[in-house]
Amino acid sequence: MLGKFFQKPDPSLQDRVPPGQHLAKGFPVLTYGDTPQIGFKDWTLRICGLAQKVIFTWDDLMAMPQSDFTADFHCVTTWSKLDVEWRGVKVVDFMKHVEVDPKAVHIMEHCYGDYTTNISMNDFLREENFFAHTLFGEPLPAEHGGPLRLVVPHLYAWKSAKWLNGLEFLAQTELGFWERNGYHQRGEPWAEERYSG
Ligand SMILES: Nc1nc2c(c(=O)[nH]1)N[C@H]1C(S)=C(S)[C@@H](COP(=O)(O)O)O[C@H]1N2
Ligand SMILES: [Mo]
Repeated sequence: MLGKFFQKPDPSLQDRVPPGQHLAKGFPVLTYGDTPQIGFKDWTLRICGLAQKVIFTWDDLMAMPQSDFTADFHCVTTWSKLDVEWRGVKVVDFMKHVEVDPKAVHIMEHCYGDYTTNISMNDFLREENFFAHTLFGEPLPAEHGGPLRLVVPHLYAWKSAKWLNGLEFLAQTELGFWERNGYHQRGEPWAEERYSG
C-alpha cells in the first residue's frame, strides 16, 4: 500500500502515527453510501433519548463560541492525516446548552444518510472534541461531512460522524453501524482497537 497514496512516516513524526498506520497524501474521503446534500437552512441537530429534547438550527450553532482546531485523523483502514485544520464548536461548549439525564452514560451519533456510530459519554465529553463546519479555511465540503460533522481526534475516525443530525443519550452501550459489523466498540488507535472479539 506504500507509494502513490501513502508514505512512510518521517522518523520525527513517528510518535504521532499510531501502530499499523501510514500517512495519507491529501485527505482521502471515506463514506459508506451516498453523500447527503444538506443546505444550512435545512440543517438541524436533534437531541433525544435521556436528555431534554431540543432541536438546534444552524443559527443556534453559529451563535455559540467558535474555535480553531488542529488535530490528527486516523482511519482504521490504516491511513492517517496529521495536522488537519478545522474550525467549529467545542463539544464542551455545545453541551452547556444541553440538559442530560444523569443516567446517560453513552451516546448514539445519528447522521443524514442514516449512518450511526456509538461513543461513551467519557469519550464524547473531552475538551479536544468538536463539531466542525470549516476545513483548512473553507466551508466543510459535503464529501467530508458538511455542513457539520463531529471530530473525535483520540479515536479512529469512524467515530467522527459526518452530516451529524442527532445525538441520542443512552443508559447503556448500543452499537452503531460499523460496530455492529465487527468494528471495536471504542476504537482507540494507539491500542489498535480496530475490530471486536
Ligand atoms: N455519516 C458518516 N460519517 C462517517 C462515515 C460515513 O460513512 N458516514 N465514515 C467514517 C469513516 S470510516 C471515516 S475514516 C471518516 C472519514 O472522513 P473523511 O471522509 O472526511 O476523510 O468519516 C467517518 N464518518
Ligand atoms: Mo475509516
